[in-house]
Amino acid sequence: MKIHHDKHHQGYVNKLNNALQNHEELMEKPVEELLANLPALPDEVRDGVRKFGGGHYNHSLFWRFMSPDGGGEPEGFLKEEIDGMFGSFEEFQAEFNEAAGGVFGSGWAWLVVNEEGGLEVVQTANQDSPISDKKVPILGLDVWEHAYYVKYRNKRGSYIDAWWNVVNWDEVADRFDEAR
Ligand code: MN3
Repeated sequence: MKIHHDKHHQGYVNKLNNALQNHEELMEKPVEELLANLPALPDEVRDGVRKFGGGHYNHSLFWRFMSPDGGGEPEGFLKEEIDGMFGSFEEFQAEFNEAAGGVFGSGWAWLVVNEEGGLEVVQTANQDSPISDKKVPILGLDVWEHAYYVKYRNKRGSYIDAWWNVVNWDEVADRFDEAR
């Protein structure tokens, strides 16, 4: 996780800054605003924002989705909504695991709030972010090989199983409240 944060995430930040170096007005905007409006960006920066802005934004979320005191299950309103949408927490977890395990190549699995205010499990490729599809990410898992190869080698499933033990449900619930 330290290499992941200090090297990989920092790399995205550096490359995003580089991509925007001649666009001070864009540098001043929050990265999620740029990602939510990719078609509106100048052609020469759009791809850089998508890749490196997405990498920065997705990882910024990812660290907050985890806590040493995490794990267990959501409570309250979020639990009710998960039960209502997926049937049960276990069924939600199974769908999320399938999405995370099924990403071909590099990408992410997400729990998002869609435009109708409902919960959905989605995948994104590379560093694409659900925010670019008008979906608000409230939980996400990085399944790039760089996220697990050092500790889990090729066993993505073991990494996914272990990750549930550190999910910060308080953060997920806060983001859920904000998104609705
Ligand atoms: Mn990563």
